[in-house]
Parts: sequence; C-alpha cells; structure tokens
Amino acid sequence: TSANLADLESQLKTASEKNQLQLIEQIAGTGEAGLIILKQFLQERQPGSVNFIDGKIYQLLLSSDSPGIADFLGTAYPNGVVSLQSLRGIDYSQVQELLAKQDYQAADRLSMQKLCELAGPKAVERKWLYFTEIDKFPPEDLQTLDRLWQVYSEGKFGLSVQREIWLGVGKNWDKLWPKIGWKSGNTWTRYPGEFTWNLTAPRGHLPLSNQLRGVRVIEKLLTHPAWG
Ligand code: UYC
Repeated sequence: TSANLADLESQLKTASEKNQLQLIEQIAGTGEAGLIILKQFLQERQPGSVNFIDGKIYQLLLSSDSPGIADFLGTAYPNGVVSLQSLRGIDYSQVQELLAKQDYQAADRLSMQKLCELAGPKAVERKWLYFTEIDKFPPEDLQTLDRLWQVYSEGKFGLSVQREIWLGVGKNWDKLWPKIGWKSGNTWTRYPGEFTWNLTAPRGHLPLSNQLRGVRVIEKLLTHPAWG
C-alpha cells in the first residue's frame, strides 16, 4: 500500500548503507511509484560523492521498462552516475555501460583492454601489461576504473578492494588467492568458466588479473600511488 511505500521512503533517508541497499530493492519492487521515489532520492544525493547506493539505484532504474524513467536517465545521466576522468583521453563510457548492466565478464575484459590503452600502443597490440608500464599510469585513471567497479558492485569489486584485502592478509599472495576465489586448495580457478560473474562472488573477486606471468603486474597495480 501507499502507506508502506511512504514508510520505506522515510526509512531510506536515515538507514545505514547496507540497509539502504535492501530498502532500494524493496522500493523498486513496488513498481512505478517506487521507481519515482528512487529517481527523486538519486537526484537529491550529492553529485560529488557518488557511491554504490547511487550505482544500485541507477542499475535498477536502467533495468525498468518505464519510458519516463528511461527519458530521465538519458537526460540526467547519459553515461551513468560516475564521472569518467582520464588524464590520457581514454573513454571509459563502455566500461560504465557494461557494469551498469551487470555484465561483469565483458566489463572485466574491457577494463583490461583499457589498462593496455593506458600503457600505450605496444600493450594494446600485446594484449597484456608489462609490470614496468604501470608506474606511469595516472592515478586519476585507475581511480576512475576503481570507482566504476565499486559503484556498480555494491562496493564488492575493484582494485582498491583487492588492495585492502591483500593488506589485510599481510601482503601474502597465497592467502589472498583463496580469499578472493582465484584458487581453491592447489587448484587455480580456470578462466573464464570457473569465475563467478555476478555479485554472489567473494569480495575482491573482480577485476581479474592473469597470474600466468607472475605477481608483478598485480603487485604494481595494488601498490600504485592511486591508492594513496
Ligand atoms: N586465470 O587462473 N590463463 C586468462 C586468471 C593463471 C591461463 C585471462 C586468474 C594460472 C592461460 C584472464 C586466475 C594459470 C590463459 C585470466 C587464472 C593460468 C589464461 C584472459 C587465477 C595456469 C590463456 C586474459 C589466479 C595454471 C591466455 C589473458 C594465455 C588466460 C585470469 C593460465 C583474465 C585471475 C597460473 C593458459 N586468465 N593463469 O591474460 O596467455 O590472456 O595463454 O593465473
């Protein structure tokens, strides 16, 4: 009933972020009236501090089939809720599009491609990174990619999330792999079929970085000055 919806709306304003996620899903589930409440709530939030609450609402509005909501999104957020800064003129809008649609597998592949673009034409050709290329990455670009992953994953995915977990296990790679679902016992998780391409994955599961050539690339990514 509308009394219930008004109730959920007022709870949404003061709840913790974890409870907000749940309330947002509940409100979206009530149909058009709920979507309008979420649209208003999104508009009233601080544009300077976009986080996974904004991302969640955007994703739910995007997946609705209401033409009014689609018009609003197209005008207010033509690219999504995250502003896409790059110091190298790289266009991250397709990464945002894929993450907003929760196509985490395609977003993962494209994110690796964007890192290669950041490293330059040789890396684009090679399709993988030399660890020596990573020092020159601008912090802004890594932060943009990290914000995209976090905002569209309820805060679960992103390089800075992986960094935090890695620091939490005393920078021990053998302890990191099972924690983020990249290894089970002695067995590496196989690409792509054995990875979990949705939010049931463990925290830090994505984005992937292939360990075939050793840990130096991921080590450079997780120790980059971007994470200050
Ligand atoms: N793969 O196992 N991986 C590939 C991962 C390893 C291997 C791509 C991650 C272990 C081969 C991505 C893990 C290993 C290829 C990832 C993982 C291995 C490949 C596509 C858990 C064997 C074919 C992008 C740590 C024991 C390509 C790319 C090639 C691909 C990711 C094998 C994203 C996180 C040690 C043979 N694996 N990878 O880099 O290079 O090609 O031959 O990490």
